Amino acid sequence: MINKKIEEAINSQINAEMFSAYLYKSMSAYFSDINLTGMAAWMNVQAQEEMTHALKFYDYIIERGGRVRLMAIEEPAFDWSSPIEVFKASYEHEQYITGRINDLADLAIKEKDHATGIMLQWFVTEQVEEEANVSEIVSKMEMIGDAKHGIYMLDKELGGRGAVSSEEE
Ligand code: OFO
Repeated sequence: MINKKIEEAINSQINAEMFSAYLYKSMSAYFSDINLTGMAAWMNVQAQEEMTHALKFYDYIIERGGRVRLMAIEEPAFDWSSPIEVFKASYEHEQYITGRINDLADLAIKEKDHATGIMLQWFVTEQVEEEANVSEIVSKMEMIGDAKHGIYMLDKELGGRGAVSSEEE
């Protein structure tokens, strides 16, 4: 049986992951609106991945005999001043999520909940990847600057991101 503090913290993380999906869908809609369809597709895959994260936590609570509580999802940002601002915002968001995962891992240690600690290891590793992916895109965009050809090529490259595989679920 899962302890109440851990249950509450993971329920809050389900909300944070669902918000991440919502945020990335909003970013995808922004890119669709300015015809950067590759970036829109990349953000869509990112949103799907966030839903798999939320569901991993959801399933974990149930598996441990706890009670899932779904809470209201905050409204995400709607508009950004440029494509690079979107990826910078995404990078900041991922750093925030990493902080939350680390806090959860600290709580699992404090509560001596080893099973939760092991489950969270996957997320600790995943966050390294999440931050690295988006930080690489920010760096590329900084290199490209306002060069239209560069943006076109990067949009094409990002559009090639595959859908979420079963290993990521
Ligand atoms: Fe779920 O990793 Fe991003 O937010």
